[in-house]
Amino acid sequence: MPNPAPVGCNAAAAHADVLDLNNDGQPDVRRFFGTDNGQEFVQCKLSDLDGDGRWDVAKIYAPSGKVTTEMVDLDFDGVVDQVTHP
Ligand SMILES: [Ca+2]
Ligand SMILES: [Ca+2]
Repeated sequence: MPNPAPVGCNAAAAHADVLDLNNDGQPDVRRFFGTDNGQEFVQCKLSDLDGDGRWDVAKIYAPSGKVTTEMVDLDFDGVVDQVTHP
């Protein structure tokens, strides 16, 4: 994953887990959890859309669940092409 992980998607998270949504044995979603008033919430999610092991979509969440930042690597070259703040 050559793109530096966005803030919140790193070891500072309370904990992390991985999901294999397409059941190919390779983790394709990595979730990082934070805590807010003692409640755990997903603070960041990295998705690997093309299965090359590098994340292509990063979403940063507020404790409310609202997406605050979305970073997308549109052409899968490992460089983020689009950053939005929905
Ligand atoms: Ca990828
Ligand atoms: Ca790119």
